[in-house]
Amino acid sequence: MSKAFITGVSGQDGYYLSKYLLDKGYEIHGTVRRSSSINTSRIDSLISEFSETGKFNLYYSDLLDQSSLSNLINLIEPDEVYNLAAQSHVAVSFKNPSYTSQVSTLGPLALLEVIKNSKKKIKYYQASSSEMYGGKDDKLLDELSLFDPKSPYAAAKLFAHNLTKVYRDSYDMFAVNGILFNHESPLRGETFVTRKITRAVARISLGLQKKLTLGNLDACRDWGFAGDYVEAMWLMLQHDKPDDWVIATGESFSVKQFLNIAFEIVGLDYEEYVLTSDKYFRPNEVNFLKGDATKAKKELGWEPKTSFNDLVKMMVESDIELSKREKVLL
Ligand code: NAP
Ligand code: G4F
Repeated sequence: MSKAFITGVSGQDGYYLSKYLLDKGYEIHGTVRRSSSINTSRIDSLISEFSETGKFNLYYSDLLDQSSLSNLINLIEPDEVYNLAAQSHVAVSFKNPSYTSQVSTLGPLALLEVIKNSKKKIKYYQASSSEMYGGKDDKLLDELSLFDPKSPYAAAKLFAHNLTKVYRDSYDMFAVNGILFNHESPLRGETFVTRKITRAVARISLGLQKKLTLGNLDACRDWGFAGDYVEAMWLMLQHDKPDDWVIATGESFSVKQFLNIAFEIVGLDYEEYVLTSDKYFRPNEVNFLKGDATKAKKELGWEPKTSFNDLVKMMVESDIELSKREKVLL
């Protein structure tokens, strides 16, 4: 039975990847941060279903705690390590640049070092990001496109991306970068723009909220479904040689277009409810992202399965169910 070690297992992708690997028969070992309040809500169903049989195991750790990472990897001896942990909010990275950078650089460094020194051949997946491109114009971006980071988050991710290549080339390690474009789901953090919108649409439609305040409505993103994207992570680690792959849908939509579709689902016009505030604009913006996943399609056989419209619908419907429960509690 294969063993996977997943950092950031309590995050959006942590849930979908764990579910995907558990369905394949993997044993999961995931790290969570100790917190004074419960931070495992996304993975509670996996804890109840799989922890007693030893298929889903959690450990306290932090990407800044190098010794805990090396102790865990040496103890567990996983076949695959997926490094998903990060302070993943771009706007927050401008406010907390030091913390964001340390987590996304020192964490991968610690993991790559322990894997390099391990007797076991362990495969490594690094969660790279389309933010690294900087996205100035509407060009289609692939593995050969130039990186031009616009935030502390993106600069730190680029460091980790390059470091992964350095370890791969220098020490003959199976280390890959998945350059994933934005991917969303009903489990997306509530301060990312898609989920902020779908939460608001649901609450407004049920009379629980009156307005929604956002930042730049003209920004465009290539939005896919997280459930489709975790399959690509696994496929990368099954390829015959390590490399870097772009994972994207090849379509890009603006925040305005997202708003339009999401509000239409509940029969409302977004222009009557949406305000903008400087508070949500960033010191530097990634204006446009659209990815070309041809290499992943050819080499990994990966393709996105969920359309943009279906993604928005899935998120709005899930948030309506959530808000109905909220309404009952009031
Ligand atoms: P997410 O929902 O924000 O999850 C991040 C995870 O990292 C959470 O489990 C979080 O724990 C954990 N974490 C944060 N700081 C940590 C630290 N110092 N030590 C250990 N764990 C820490 O992010 P996601 O959307 O699942 O994304 C997964 C990864 O892919 C991230 O590295 C992200 O940067 C990258 N990525 C995401 C996208 C996207 O569109 N979703 C696209 C490209 C790349 P808590 O639950 O305790 O906060
Ligand atoms: O949803 P966002 O915060 O995602 P962003 O910045 O694209 O980053 C996400 O995707 C990256 C992949 O490219 C990941 F690496 C990263 O970890 C994260 O998952 O913002 C999307 C766009 C931005 O242009 C932002 O300026 O939406 C715009 N926006 C407009 N109003 C807003 C808001 N973003 C947020 N979070 N909140 C707003 O009110």
